[in-house]
Amino acid sequence: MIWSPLPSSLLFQRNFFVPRSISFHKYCKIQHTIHMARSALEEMTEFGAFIRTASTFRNLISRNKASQFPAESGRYHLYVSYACPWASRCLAYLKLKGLDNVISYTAVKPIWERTKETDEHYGWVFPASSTEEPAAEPDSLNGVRSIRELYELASSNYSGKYTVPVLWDKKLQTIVNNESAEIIRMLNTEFNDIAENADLDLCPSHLQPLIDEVNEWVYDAINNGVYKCGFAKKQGPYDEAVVKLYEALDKCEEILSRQRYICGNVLTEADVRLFVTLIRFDEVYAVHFKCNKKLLREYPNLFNYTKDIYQTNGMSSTVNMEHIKKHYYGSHPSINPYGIIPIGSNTDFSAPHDRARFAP
Ligand SMILES: N[C@@H](CCC(=O)N[C@@H](CS)C(=O)NCC(=O)O)C(=O)O
Repeated sequence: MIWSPLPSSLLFQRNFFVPRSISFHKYCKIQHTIHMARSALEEMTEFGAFIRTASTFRNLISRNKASQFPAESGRYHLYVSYACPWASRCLAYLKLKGLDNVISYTAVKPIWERTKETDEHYGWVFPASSTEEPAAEPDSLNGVRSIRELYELASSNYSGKYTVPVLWDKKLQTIVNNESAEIIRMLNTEFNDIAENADLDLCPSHLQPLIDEVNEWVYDAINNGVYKCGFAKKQGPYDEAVVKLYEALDKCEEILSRQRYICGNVLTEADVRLFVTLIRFDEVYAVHFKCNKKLLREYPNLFNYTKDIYQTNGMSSTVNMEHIKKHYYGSHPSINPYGIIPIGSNTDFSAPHDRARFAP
């Protein structure tokens, strides 16, 4: 098949390549059907709405030593971007569960770069040295230059997106799982023989139905909702997403006026999943994704809640605002063509909060 660059009206969509023989609208339709998006910026319906495609590698690590992927110290590696909320959830679990000594991790550079000279794909890359970009490291494990190359090592015919997080198996030299929602559940339960904080259960069985229910609307309206606002290419899908987003934020604000955390008075998985979006809200989503009806810092309970979670053991080390801002403002030229990073409020999330009024 012959691939040619997009028309100049979509010049800044540098991840796009469209077959010459078909129209752009038809291309979107086909692409949605065959699920071959190479980047989030391509995951569009013909109506201009953003639709996230499902992750591909879905193996599970198990505490059962006879399983294909048994929980072993030193065997697995987590590839993350500090910019990415989905990867940051997983990093948060490494810290909260005390697993960062048994599962190693590497962070990529924040701004997407061209991953190959032979095509136009832009994606996550590693720095050439550990001094090139603070907090990002070269890939000392596989010696690759991009996350794309990891996917190609794991599967010779992979045709999806090259996303982080990636949970890598050093022994079988493959990707175990690239879906953060599943990775965090494994990290919560399967490594307890070797976790420093094995007693911390972020998804206790009696709360799981509630956690699942909260996750569902939080994912749809907030975690993924901000992307639906930001990547919309038509007014209608944006309007729909932004109304839903603020209804959900108002709902969180109300819940958090009565209790310390989103599922009660104990920290759960649902809080970690909500936090990663809230911490990026004022600096990025309010500006870059047009989520500007209200800022996080205008919601007293949500704002204090975000500070509370930021101050929970290990969590602050998972937040790198430099990477977050550089990534979003620098990697989506269709939204921010000149890559200018707005000044932002530089909010101090380590400042005192009022959440201990509910539970110590
Ligand atoms: N379902 C995945 C989503 C991960 C995801 O979308 N990651 C983004 C970064 S925030 C990514 O790597 N995108 C690469 C691309 O779109 O090319 C998960 O939750 O693990």
